[in-house]
Amino acid sequence: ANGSAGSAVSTKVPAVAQPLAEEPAAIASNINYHAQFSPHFSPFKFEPEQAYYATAESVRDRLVQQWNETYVHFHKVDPKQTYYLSMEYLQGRALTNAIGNLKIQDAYGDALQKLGHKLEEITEEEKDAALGNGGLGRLASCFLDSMATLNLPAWGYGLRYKYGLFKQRFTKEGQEEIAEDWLEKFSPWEIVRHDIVYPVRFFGHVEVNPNESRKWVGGDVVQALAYDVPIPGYNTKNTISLRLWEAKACAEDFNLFQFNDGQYESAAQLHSRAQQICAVLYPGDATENGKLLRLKQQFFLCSASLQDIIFRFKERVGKGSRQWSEFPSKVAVQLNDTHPTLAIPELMRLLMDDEGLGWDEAWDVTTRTIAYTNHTVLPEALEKWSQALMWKLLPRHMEIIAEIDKRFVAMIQKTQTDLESKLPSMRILDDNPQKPVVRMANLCVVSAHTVNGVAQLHSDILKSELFADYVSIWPTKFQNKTNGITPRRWLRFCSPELSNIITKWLKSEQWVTNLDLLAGLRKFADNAGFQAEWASAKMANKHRLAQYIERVTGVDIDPNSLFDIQVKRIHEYKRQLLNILGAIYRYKKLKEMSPEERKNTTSRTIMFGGKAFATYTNAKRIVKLVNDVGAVVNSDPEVNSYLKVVFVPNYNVSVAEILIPGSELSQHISTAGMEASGTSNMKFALNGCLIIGTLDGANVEIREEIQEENFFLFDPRFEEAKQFIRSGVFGSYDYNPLLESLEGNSGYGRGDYFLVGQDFPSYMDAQAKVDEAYKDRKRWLKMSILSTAGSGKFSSDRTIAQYAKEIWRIGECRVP
Ligand code: GL9
Repeated sequence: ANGSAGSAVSTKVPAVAQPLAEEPAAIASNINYHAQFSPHFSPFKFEPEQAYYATAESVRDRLVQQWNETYVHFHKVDPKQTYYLSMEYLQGRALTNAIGNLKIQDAYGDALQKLGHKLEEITEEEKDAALGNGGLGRLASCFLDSMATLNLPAWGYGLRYKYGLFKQRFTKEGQEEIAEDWLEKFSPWEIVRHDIVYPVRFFGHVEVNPNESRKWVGGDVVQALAYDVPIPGYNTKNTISLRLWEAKACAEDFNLFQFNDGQYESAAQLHSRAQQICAVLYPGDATENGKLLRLKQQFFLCSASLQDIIFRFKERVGKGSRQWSEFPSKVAVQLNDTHPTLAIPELMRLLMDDEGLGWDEAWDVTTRTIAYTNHTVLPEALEKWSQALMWKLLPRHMEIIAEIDKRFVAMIQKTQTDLESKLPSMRILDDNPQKPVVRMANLCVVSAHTVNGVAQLHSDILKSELFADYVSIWPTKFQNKTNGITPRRWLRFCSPELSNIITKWLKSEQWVTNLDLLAGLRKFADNAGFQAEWASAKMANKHRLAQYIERVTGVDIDPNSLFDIQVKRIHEYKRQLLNILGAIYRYKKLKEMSPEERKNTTSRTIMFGGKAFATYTNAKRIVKLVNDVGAVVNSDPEVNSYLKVVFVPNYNVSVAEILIPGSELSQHISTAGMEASGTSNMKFALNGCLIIGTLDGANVEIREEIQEENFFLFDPRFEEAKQFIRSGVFGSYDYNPLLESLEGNSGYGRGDYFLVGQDFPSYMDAQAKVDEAYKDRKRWLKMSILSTAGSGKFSSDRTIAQYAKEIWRIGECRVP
C-alpha cells in the first residue's frame, strides 16, 4: 500500500537540528518569518488574524520537532502501544494549550508584544476544531492530552471531517444550524502525510479460492490519506499524534473521456463520492443514504487505522522474525463506544485473508488486542445496523460477523446451557424477520477482552442490567474506568487567576500533573485570607463571563447575582425542561411578591447553553422555550434585577472555557440512571462551582469526594424508596413492572418518562437551599473551595493511568 512510515525513520534524510528560539526577540523574528513566507496572506498584512496564523506556525515547528523525536524514540524502544479509535474528537482551540503545555507562554507573550499584538487577543482568532458532538468526543481529546503528559506510547485515530459540529444561531423559529467550515483558511495544526495512504474498499463481493481461502474484491476503492495533529504533553518532550484520515479518489478514477465529452458531473462521480465520506460529522441517518454514509465513515476509520497499525507492527519487526501471536503484546486497540466496532471483523479479515492466519489464530490475536468502552445505556443510542445494508457494503465482514455469532451460539449451547433461554437477546445477529440487524454492542462484548463503563454507577448498571447475561460467562471482563478531564485546559489555562492562587497556597505547581494534591486546599477552606483571594478570582471570572454574554447576546447581567449554569447537549433525559420550569416558577413567584419581599430573595442569572440535534424536535422546542422565557423575563423591569434567563448561543469548547470558570452553581439533573457519567460536572467542581444534581453518572462519585454537605442533592426520596424495593429487602419477586407503572413509565415517550413532574417539587426544595446557602458568603466560599479540593480524582491523568495499567498493559516511554 505505501512504502514508508515517515521520513524521520526510514529514509536517509538527515535530521535538521534547528535550534529552537528561546528569547522573545528570536521568537518574534520567527513569527515574522512565517508571516512573510508562509503563503497564506499578503506579506504586508499583519493584523490579529495574520499574527495568529504566523504564531501558530511558529509553535507548530516546535511541535513537529518534538513529534519527530517522539516517533523515533517509540520506534527505537518498540514498546507496546495503544491506539485509541474514535469517530469524534472535540479538540477546541490549540494555541493556548500548546503554548501552555510547552511552557512558553511568557516568551511568546513578550515576542508578540514586540510585534504589536497581545497573545490573549490573537488566540481568539482561532476556530474551534469541533470534530465531535459532546461529552464522548471531548473525553477523547482529554485522554490524548493525558496520554501525552503521562509519556505513554499511545496514539489517537479519527476522521478529518470538513464540516465539524454545526454553528448554532437563534431566529424567531428557534435554533438554526449553519455549516462550520473550520478548514476554510487552513489549519496550522495538521500536517498532511502524502507518504501515508491506504486503500479502503466498499461493496464488491467475496471470491473463494480453490484452497478455501477467501478474498474481498471488486466494488469501489477510495484512498485514506493521513493528516497528523501533534498533541504535546504538559512539561515533557513527548508529543503524540492524532492521525485523522481523509478520503480521496485516485487520479485514474477521474474519467477524462467523459469529461472531454462534456459530461463533467459523471466524469468526477467517483471523486465526489469519495469526498462525501469525510464531508460532515455525524450525517443525519434518518434516510437509507444517510445510514449508508455513516457506516462507510465507520468502516473507513477502522480499515485505514488497522492497516496503519499492522504496517507499523511489521515495520518494527526487525526483518520479519516477529510472530503474529506477539501482536497483542505490541498493540492495544481501544474502541471509543461501538462506533469503531468494525475494527473487529476488519482485523480478522486482514489477518486471515491478507496475512494467511487461520480462524483460531486470528480470533486469538483479535480478542487479545481489542477493548471496548460503553458510553450509554439509552436503548436508542445502542447501535444496530441492518444486516442487508452490511451484506451490501461489507460482504466479507458480514461473513466474519456471522461466523463469530455462530461460534458464540455453539459455545453457549455446549458450555452454558442455563443461558439458552437468554440466547436470542445475547446473540450478535438479531434475525427478527421484520428487520434483521447486527447488534454492535453484543459484537463488542463477545469479542473484546475488556469492557468498561465510564463511572462506577454506570459500570454497575452494565453488569446488573445491559450486559448482565454475559457476566456469568466472563466474570472478569467487565471493569469501571471513571471518566476524567484534563486539568491543564480545564483549570490551569482557562482560569489563570484561580490557578495562581492554588499554586501560591500549595507552594507548588505540582497539582497540574498530580491533581490529588488539591486536597491540600481543604485546610484553608475557612481561612479568611484564602477565602478573600478565592472570591476575588471567582469575581474576575464572573466579570469576564458577563462581558462575553453582553457581547454575544446583548443581555446585561449582574456579576453580583448567583451565576447558575446548565450547559450540555439538549436532551430530554438531561432535563433542561426541569430547569426552565423552575425558572418559570421563580419568575411567577417574583411577580407575586411585593418590592420589599423581592429584596430578600437571592438574585439569579440562569444560563443555558447547548445544541439540539437538527432533527430532534422536542429538544428544539426546549431551546425555543428557554429563549422565549428569557425574552419576557429579561425585559420585565419589575423583576429583572432579581432574575435573568440567558441562552448562550453556539456552546462549544472555547465558550465552555469562559462559562465554567465564571459559574457558581451548575446543574446536572438527568433522570437517575440515564447519564452514563457526565464530564462537565467535573470541570465545574474543579473550578469551585457548586453542583445541584441527581444521583446519576459521576455525580455520585463527585459527591463522595467533595462530601455530601457541599453538593445540592435532590430527588433522593422517591428514588431511594424504589431502590429499596429493587434491592430485594422485600423478596425476590420482580417488582419492576409495578414500579414502572408508578412512574407512568410503561413505554418510552409515554407518560412522564423522564420524571420531570415527579421530581419538580424536590428540585424546587433543593433550589431553595441553594438560595439560602448563597446568602451566607462564607459558607458558600467554603463549599466552593472544598469542591475544588475534592476534584483530584477527576483528572483524566488518573483515568488514563488506570486504562494503561488495567486494560492496555502499557508503560511509560519517555523521550530523553
Ligand atoms: C456520553 C454520555 O452520555 C456521557 O454521560 C459521558 O460522560 C460521555 C463520555 O463518557 O459519553 N455518551 C454519548 O453517546 N455521549 C456522551 O456524552 N454523547 C455525545 O457525546 C453527544
